[in-house]
Amino acid sequence: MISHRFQGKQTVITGGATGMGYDIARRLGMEGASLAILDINEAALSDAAQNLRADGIVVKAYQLDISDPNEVADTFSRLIADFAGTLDILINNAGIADFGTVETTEPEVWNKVMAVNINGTYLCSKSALPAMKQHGGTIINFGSVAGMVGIPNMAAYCASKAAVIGLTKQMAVDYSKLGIRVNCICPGMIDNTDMGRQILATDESEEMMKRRLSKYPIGRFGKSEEIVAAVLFLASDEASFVCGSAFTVDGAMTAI
Ligand code: 1HS
Repeated sequence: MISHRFQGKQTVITGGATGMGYDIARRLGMEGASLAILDINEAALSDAAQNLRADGIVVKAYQLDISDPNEVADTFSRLIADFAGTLDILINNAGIADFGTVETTEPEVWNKVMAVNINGTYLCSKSALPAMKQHGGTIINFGSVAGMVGIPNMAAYCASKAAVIGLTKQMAVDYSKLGIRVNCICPGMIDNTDMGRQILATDESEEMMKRRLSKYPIGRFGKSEEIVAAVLFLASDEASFVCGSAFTVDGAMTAI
């Protein structure tokens, strides 16, 4: 049965063409949201829009590199005009992972990870807030357990996700009184998304797999749908007092 928790909610999802972003878009759309999906990958974007429309979801697609300040400003002004001036939900889902210690991470890699993960979150929020302030709304950023504990060989990624958690708390302080709830979701390892597979592929030895799994008291990694369910809760009115939270969905990975 289709429920209508998000009926008519004008929703922007970055990285909405594939993976978890697509899964979030689909679930929100099935529950009545009107979507703007943003993605750097034009081909994936048009496939995603077509598939969502086939499910009866109202969706517009915009090609965007969220690390480019001018592109972000232009795209948001177009999409907000298409939404007739208001915006209810922003999901800052787009992100990238890369690998290296501080010594082995080249500045180009460091800057790219920061540019997408933290600058992109800042830029999209900056462009969304003026429209969202008119009637209130909610922003969900993507932190990670990697923003809370160190993950071996992921210096730039960990730093970028810690910055997202910090920005989330800061924005919640400035904007909660204006009716805008800002939270971030902090997933643990999710093994059925491209990013999860990318991280696991860095070392697929049995020993490494065992070591990784041993960090998860629940005894397994997570699935995209388990993150999506938590994102929908944070986006819904049921989370009306949840504000400035770094919401871990990680099988107790950060609890030990
Ligand atoms: C991809 C997501 O942000 C989680 S990073 C967790 C890596 S580990 O737990 O497998 O070392």
